[in-house]
Amino acid sequence: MKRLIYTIFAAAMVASAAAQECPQIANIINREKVSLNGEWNYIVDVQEIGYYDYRMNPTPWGFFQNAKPQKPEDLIEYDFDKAATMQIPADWNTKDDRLFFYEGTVWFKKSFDYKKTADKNTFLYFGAINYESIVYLNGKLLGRHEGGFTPFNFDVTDYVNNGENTIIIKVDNKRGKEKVPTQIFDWWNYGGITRDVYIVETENVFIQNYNFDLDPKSRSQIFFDITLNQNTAGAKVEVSIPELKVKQTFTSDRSGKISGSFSVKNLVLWCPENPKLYNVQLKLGSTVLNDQIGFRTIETQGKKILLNGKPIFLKGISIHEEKPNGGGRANCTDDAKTLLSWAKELGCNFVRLAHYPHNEFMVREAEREGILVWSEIPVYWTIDWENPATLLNAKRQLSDMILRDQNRANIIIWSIANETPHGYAREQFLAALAKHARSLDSTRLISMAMEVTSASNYVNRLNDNMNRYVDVISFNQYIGWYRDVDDAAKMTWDIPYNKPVIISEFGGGAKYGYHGDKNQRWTEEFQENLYRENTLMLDKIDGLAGTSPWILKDFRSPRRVLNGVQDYYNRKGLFSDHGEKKKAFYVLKKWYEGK
Ligand code: GCB
Repeated sequence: MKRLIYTIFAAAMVASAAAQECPQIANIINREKVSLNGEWNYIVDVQEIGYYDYRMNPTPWGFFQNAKPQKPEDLIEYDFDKAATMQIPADWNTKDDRLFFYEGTVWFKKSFDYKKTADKNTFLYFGAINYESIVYLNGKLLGRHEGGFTPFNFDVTDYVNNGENTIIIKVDNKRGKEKVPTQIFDWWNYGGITRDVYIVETENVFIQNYNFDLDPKSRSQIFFDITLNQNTAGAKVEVSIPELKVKQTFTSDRSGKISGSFSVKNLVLWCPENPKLYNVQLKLGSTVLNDQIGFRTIETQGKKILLNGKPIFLKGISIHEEKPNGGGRANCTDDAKTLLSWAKELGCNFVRLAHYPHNEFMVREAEREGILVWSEIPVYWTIDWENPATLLNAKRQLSDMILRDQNRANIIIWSIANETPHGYAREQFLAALAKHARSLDSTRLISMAMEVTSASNYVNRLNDNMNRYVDVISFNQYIGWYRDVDDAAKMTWDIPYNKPVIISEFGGGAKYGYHGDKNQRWTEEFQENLYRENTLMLDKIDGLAGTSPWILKDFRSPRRVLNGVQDYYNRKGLFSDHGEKKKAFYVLKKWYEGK
């Protein structure tokens, strides 16, 4: 007991000394930075002894101390420098055979040299770590972060050494009832430092974030907000877009914010056929921050989605963030290029990035290629609806997704949830998320993947109170897979809302290369027939504004255990895991050609 009390006390002491995780620094891609990717040592700590155990003599309490024996008789039962290494960013599951199914704690350590610059701030930035991370720099706690798919950063100005530094991170991907996502989900729980790690150096006062939006009425006025890292009044920021001959200086108010607008002439709007991006420069002091920004409008009118004032049909496909060949977490532009090239071959102008915010490379590459995006947080299935901490966590993930990507022209939909069972607590929770999303970004559409709840006499009725909170009615349906394919021809749809409709999922499984009758499960012919019947049925849905079938490629899932067929893959891909096209690919491609 005494030991336990000491442990808790010691943990609290360390925690109270922590640096605060500070607001996200946006547009990391275009900032000056030093990469801390590459080789990191790691120790698998199944029982979390590096966190909960301690030694009285000597007292290298916890792995974060990176202790070394000082005398030959010293007992220290870990050594990062003798531990294996992993190339970061990476999921550990596909990098170490022992960790394929592992859910628990792994410690990571990296040492690096750093030259401090006087009067500059230093930040440590993580693109994402799944799921919980506790971060230490030079033996001091920086903080704890929860949520596996969004970036976070710490101000380490007072913690970083001139010379050698050591980062140690406890990463834990255990699932939990109160977490977001919760205990069950149909994708691989890839653990680790899955996205890039950077040191970012800034001036004392710098641009933290900003947001540029085209006025939907005039389409010739651009509104913007700039947020500085401090409540500094009188800071001058020059905003310029050379190609549009814009160059104006604006001054921050007492809260360190600048809100303004300017008009532009001959603006070329961003659209899938011409994904025009302008170089936007923000100059504060001698620092220039560049971004490549597209301007477009997105709105709904009755059952239509209007891009730049014109109706658009979203020819989409859902995608998980998995490498195109052989699985593991996708984490670079090359992965994005391959996945998006498959989507383009299918004829897509839209992708649903399921079921969590994907890496920034993916969003930016899609933007360059003219592909619209639905971006989502992992509020999936049976979230702990009544838990205030869970709501807070979901809200934070939503804010972080929006803050990172609010300048991306291709993102048109923020999705707040996927297939959530109806009930009062769920509605309260999701309504709070919808309001939160709208308060952060009133320029995009809000949606969520709903479920069809009542289907009788071949009438599918959508009856979800959340319809009041969303701009687009989206739902998943699996006729032909979780119910009989022959139902498709008989089915009618009752969607009693005057809003556009997206079928956010439909599909079924097939193992690539397995052939047979169209009634034989897992054959490519079964999946092909399912797509044929579904597309015929979808054409009869009033107000159908787009679809994002499930899914681009086979992906790993621990729920898919059928030997010889699934082998821990969800086989609903139109491409196999290695990029081979299944027959259903051609059915969807043809359907999209007609749209
Ligand atoms: C769904 C889920 C998706 C699953 C899919 C399936 O409705 O949204 O995450 O992977 O069904 O394959 O059953």
